[in-house]
Amino acid sequence: MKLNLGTLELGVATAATQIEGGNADTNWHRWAGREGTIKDGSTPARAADHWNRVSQDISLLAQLGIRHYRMGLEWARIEPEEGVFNEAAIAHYRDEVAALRAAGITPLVTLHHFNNPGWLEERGAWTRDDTVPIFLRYVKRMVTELSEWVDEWITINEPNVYATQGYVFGDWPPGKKSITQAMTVMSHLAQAHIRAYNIIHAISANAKVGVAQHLRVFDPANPYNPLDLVGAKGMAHLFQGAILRAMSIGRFPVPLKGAADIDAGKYYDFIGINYYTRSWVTGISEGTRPNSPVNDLGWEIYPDGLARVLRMVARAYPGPIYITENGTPDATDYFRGRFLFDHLSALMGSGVEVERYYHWCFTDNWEWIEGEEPRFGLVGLDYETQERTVRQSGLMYADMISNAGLTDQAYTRWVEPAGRSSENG
Ligand code: IFM
Repeated sequence: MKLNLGTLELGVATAATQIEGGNADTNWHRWAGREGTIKDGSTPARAADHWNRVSQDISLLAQLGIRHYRMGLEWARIEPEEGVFNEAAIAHYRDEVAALRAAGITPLVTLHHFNNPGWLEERGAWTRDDTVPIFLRYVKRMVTELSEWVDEWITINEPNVYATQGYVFGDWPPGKKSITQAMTVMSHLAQAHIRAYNIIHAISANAKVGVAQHLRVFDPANPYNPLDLVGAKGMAHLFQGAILRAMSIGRFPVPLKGAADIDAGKYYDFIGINYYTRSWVTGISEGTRPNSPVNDLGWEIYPDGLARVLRMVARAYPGPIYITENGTPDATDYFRGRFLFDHLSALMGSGVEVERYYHWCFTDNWEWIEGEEPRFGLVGLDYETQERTVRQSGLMYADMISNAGLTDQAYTRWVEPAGRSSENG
């Protein structure tokens, strides 16, 4: 065996807005409807049409032997107007999780994945503290509806990315550029998670609840330059360290703000890590390490970063760890096989026990402002015909699941011939 995965369980991840298609009135549908916001001019209305192809997609998951599936809910479908719940949409999700269970697949359900209903966006979304109780009402409803089949929950996906892109860089909805607002948004998301954590446990005692944290390595370009060192440390704290601490243990480091009735405690049953790349820091700017292997979006491919992030998390927050996302855009499936092998090898070699690894993404997905172009799927998608084709890396993943590791034959078949970097890189 080239790589033994021991007790690590492999799954795949998706998110509602990125695969469902349809015209739910979300912040992203509104944003994509504006000229020049999405690089290829696409919108989430098409995506993988998963809303209409749930059975087909569950059959494909089962055919690949996948036993763990991370999926998201589209809040705007469920609560299309403030306080008005759509019973048909709720029933659709009930049927979906029941069908997953019937197929022997355990769902891990994300309640918020960058997707606000349009009405919530209009009233200031997470800049307002009264958004927290509105979110909790939706959480309570959906956990009550789905808990017969679901006991694994992610409250919020990548709160730091949501706040930074939407409120610092302004290239995501709602297009603001204010660090102060970004910190307010992160504070509210952290408070919302803690309150949701308690609510979910009150409804479903056995639930496992966590956050999918986007974590990366911040390295100084010149480790002897104090400006680079301070820049890397400062960015790591503002982008991920502070929010990880606030959401995990209820201690809100500056510049985040807690709430008088939120006490320090343990607010996770697992720490979810979404790992993609490293940031190379020069003073106060951040970029890609020169001459490094990169993916189709130009992000450095840095498997050791996964091990470093795992060790950092395990030291500070003991308990179960799930890799809730890891993957790469690779349109020609040229290097994904090696990417998988290298990242899983780094994970296994990290010395940290990890329970789950969810590959992003199951199928190609609508990639926010990058549109339909980046191809993250183990399963390729023809957006015109909606035909799904399992990529070679998808076959390799299925093979790893059935062998609890990568056999020597699989290594020769899929990893040896694979590239190390994007063909376009
Ligand atoms: O597609 C996204 C996902 O929505 C959140 N994590 C990163 C992925 C790849 O960019």
